[in-house]
Amino acid sequence: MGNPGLVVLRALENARVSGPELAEELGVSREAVWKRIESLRAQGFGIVGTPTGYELQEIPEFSELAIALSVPSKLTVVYEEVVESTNSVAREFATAGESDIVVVAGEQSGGRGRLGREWESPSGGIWMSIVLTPRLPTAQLPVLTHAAAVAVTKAIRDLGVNAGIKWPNDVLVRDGSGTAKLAGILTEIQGEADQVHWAVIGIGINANVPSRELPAGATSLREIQGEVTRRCLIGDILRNLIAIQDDPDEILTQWEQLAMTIGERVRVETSGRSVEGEAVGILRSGALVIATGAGEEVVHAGDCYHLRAP
Ligand code: BT5
Repeated sequence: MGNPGLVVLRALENARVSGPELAEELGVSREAVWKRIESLRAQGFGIVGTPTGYELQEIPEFSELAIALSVPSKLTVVYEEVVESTNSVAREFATAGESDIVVVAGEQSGGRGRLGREWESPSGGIWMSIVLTPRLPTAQLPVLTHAAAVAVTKAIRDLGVNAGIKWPNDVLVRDGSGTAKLAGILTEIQGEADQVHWAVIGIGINANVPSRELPAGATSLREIQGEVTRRCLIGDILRNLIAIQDDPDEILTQWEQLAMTIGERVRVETSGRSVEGEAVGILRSGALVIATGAGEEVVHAGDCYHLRAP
């Protein structure tokens, strides 16, 4: 929490604090406090001087400092207006040995899905990547994607939106005619057989995006229920993620509760083959178990289609 502005904001977050108290708490002069307050006001924070101290009345919807104030303090926020892909920026931090960083962008010019697919990332969405040092055994690393899907789905449900997870990485909402994709997750991992160096979890959510800027089959929170405060949603997602990220049993239990896929008739296309049947559960590795006419099959990755009942 090296940012001087952030230190002031954290002090004002829960209570009014006077100039002299702030000066003492921060170990700086009263004039330095005043300058920081002026700088924060110029950045859009509504800080009002009252007879009993400064009061934080307004926080911008989306800026580096506003997001930093909303997320758990162990995470460092890096915000850019436009980047090619937040996963690429996050990978640079990860390969330089840094961790516990969240890269957030206003827009992505080359957002990526799985298998090199394009991810549309216009202004108004949440495009972010988290750099972590996972404490999970290597065989269970795929569940990090499930953890992110749980974290996103819970935060979105808390907004009153009927979201659920489609294996392995999509967050969908039910609409009149079926389902539409609201968010996707792209996890990238670097490591050896028994040692993981880093993980980058990329999360894309169509938050305040008009649906005309999205591909067919996609929807946005704005479309479903109006604009949301993105910094608060990011804070909720990251708190949810931190709470479960090192606990695979908890991740899988919550995933199963939020999954739309279990019990559905599905077809999964995976490395040149196609498996069709009823999705009956997931394994500890995060792989999907499908009951086919010929017995149970396990799929570790692939594109999953929910089929209508025959
Ligand atoms: C995903 O891939 O769903 C993973 C998306 C991850 C995006 C985040 S944003 C932050 C971070 N930085 C990045 O560069 N990426 C991550 P996949 O399951 O392969 O789905 C890709 C498919 O979804 C595309 O082929 C389109 O059909 C569709 N699609 C593209 N943009 C979309 C959008 N904004 N909303 C919904 N669907 C979209």
